[in-house]
Amino acid sequence: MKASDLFVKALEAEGVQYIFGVPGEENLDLLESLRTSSIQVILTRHEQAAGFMAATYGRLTGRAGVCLATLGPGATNLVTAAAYAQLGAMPLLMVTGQKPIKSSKQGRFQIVDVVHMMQPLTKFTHQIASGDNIPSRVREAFRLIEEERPGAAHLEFPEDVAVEETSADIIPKSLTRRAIAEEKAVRRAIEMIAAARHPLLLIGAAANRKSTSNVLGHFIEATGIPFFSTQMGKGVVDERHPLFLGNAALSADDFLHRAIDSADLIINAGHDVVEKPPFFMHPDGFKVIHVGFSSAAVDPVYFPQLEVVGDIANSMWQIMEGLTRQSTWDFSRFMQIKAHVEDHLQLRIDADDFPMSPSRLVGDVRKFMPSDGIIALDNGIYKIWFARNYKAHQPNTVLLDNALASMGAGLPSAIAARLVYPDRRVMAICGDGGFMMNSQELETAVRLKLNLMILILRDDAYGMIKWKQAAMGFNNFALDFGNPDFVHYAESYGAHGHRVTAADELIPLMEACHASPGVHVIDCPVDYADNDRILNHEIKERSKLI
Ligand SMILES: Cc1ncc(C[n+]2csc(CCOP(=O)(O)OP(=O)(O)O)c2C)c(N)n1
Ligand SMILES: [Mg+2]
Repeated sequence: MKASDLFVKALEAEGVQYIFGVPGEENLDLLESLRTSSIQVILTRHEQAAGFMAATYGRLTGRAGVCLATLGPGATNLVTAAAYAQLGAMPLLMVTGQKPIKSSKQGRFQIVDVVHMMQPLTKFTHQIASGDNIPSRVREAFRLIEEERPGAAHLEFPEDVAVEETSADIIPKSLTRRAIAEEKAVRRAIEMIAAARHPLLLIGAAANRKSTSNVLGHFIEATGIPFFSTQMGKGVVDERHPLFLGNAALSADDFLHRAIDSADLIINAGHDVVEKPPFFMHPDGFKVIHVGFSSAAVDPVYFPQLEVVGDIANSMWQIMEGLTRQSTWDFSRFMQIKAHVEDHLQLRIDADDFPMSPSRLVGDVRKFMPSDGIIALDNGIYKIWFARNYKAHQPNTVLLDNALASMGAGLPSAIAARLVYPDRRVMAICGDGGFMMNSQELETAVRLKLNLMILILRDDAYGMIKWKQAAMGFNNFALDFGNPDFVHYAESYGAHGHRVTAADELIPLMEACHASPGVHVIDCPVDYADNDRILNHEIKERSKLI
């Protein structure tokens, strides 16, 4: 068999549905093999976007998303997506082409050492030097990518290897189950929780990766222990729950941190230090039980006293089975703080200011989105507002990146979510800065005939950095820009363009977009005065008083 055909067979055997990418001449044998396969090639307009799409496919399905690029410049364009997947624990396989490795007459044209370039950004990076090695290298890549903690892998597939003949056979996937926590660690966790006065449950990103939602829901019902979430742990348990205390969108000085400060024990289900810290540990502060698929990375602000290592759902189930509600537990302070959180979240939710205030905007999107609707956020200041104010009802319905926190992922990740869930409402929410970093993918969405909404929050600036600049007491400098007319810009791609001109228009406009097929771009002017006023001042001042 031709090696490129075997490569595609190996991908099919792993269950690959899509390959996102921009082929180069070095990928043409592989492309020809893909042409007659069951795998759909999704051509994109930038490799970075292909990588974001594939990583998001992996994030949503737990199975590796695959992307394709040529050597040199195509491969270097994948670097940000590799980091996005690796930090965010999203299963991603990157396949790049290469000039012939056995004999080449082209000198060093376009040659970069891609295998080594990918080293710090992947769990596995390898050049396939013989057709016979394809089954084992592909299987190894998928094994590493998909097992906890998931991440990125890279395979370089040179032109001359792709045309080789090989008689190697596919290596099938073995049946495997995740290891479960050891009984003594579970017993110690039960003792620590029972002995605590004010235990609190934290739900982090890893709990959003595997089906831990049911078990955590049962744990909360059975014990009555209040909980909070990290940005990437949103929605594992419905955030409308009466015991939900809030999201750790900010690292300190929010209402939620008053609760964290008054806890004496935090049970951490699935948070790891790659996310912006939801809290800072102090040597004489609360204790932490780390419940994770793997042990805790050592960090100056995170040094748990106990680790329960193994499948998170199983660990939490075992802990729940051995734990009874204690009359000594006292959650009154937490519930007092929750009342303040809820009051504050309602503030300005109906503000009719225009340009729109972030609180109103988040509130309107929440009203418009059904419980299973997915919002895919890019990176900007609004991410904090959405993480903090938008209550996620279901797992993985708020796709945000609090690991690499790269701009440019909003639109590509929404496209991937749309492909995975064709029957759900999916919306990209982007700043005017982040949107323009991958706006060319509007063409991909139009070509794929997707029904998709993109909400652009326009402040004509890199608002997040302006906010920090102001908080640091610096003058406003070098962060304002101009924008294309987004309505015309969308139309030039064959999408529909809309502009909000009053706060009351947003919900009816989103409904109208939803009712009409195609790609809809909504240009929504925002007033970011509340960023400084509320996030930097009001929250700190009010939360101090509780
Ligand atoms: C690729 C990348 N470049 C730079 C940054 C640093 N950064 C974080 S947010 C931000 C501004 C985002 O601006 P915009 O998308 O318009 O959103 P806004 O904050 O204005 O709502 C910048 C430059 C980043 N996170 N990612
Ligand atoms: Mg902006």
